Amino acid sequence: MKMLLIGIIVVLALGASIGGYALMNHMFGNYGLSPYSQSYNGNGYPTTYGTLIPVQQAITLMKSPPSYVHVFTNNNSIVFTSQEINLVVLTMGHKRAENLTGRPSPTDGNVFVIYGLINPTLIIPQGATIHVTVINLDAGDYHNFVITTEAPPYSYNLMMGGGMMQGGMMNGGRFITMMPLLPPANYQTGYAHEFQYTFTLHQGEFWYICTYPGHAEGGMYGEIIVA
Ligand SMILES: [Cu+2]
Repeated sequence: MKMLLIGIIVVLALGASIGGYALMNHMFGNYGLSPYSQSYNGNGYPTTYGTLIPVQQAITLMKSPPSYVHVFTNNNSIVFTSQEINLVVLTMGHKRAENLTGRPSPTDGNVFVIYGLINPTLIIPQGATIHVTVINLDAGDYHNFVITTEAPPYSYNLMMGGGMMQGGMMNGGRFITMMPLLPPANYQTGYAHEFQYTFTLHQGEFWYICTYPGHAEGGMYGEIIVA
């Protein structure tokens, strides 16, 4: 009887891990990430080196919004008027962001810089295809850019309680997209790590966040309104 019980538990555990692996493959496969380019940083979080881009080129991309990108500094929002959107997202600490944009940061933690604004609200047409290019300009921290239905405030560790393997988060929210963490930029060589993926959102309210423990909790997030 006891052996049978142990046998059932082993079969269940195997099934769960194989299922989880298939899900990971599915998720990362969609973003064209080869298993060879994925590794784990010292804290055990999935990390990618993506591709390299000169820091100066990343800053130029951020400062040159396409014609369908309408930046509103008065309420820190960006309205996109196209069904094909190139979204350039830079990640960094708040001081670097303030120097780069000349705007005050809403938090003294890490932030996103998008087309000259810090953690802006993005207003996107329903069903638009969004090609996001995430570039980490931080000199010391790992960051990513993922979409969730969960509103702030965020807890320290978003991957707990089922987490990424189940496509879920704590507090019942869900991830719409996922990507590995990008390593810090190298200011000696002048190159930063870049990762691209494509997604579509349907009507509603979403949030973009960094899943590195403590970052979203510390204010590394922004709102997306799909109308
Ligand atoms: Cu981060």
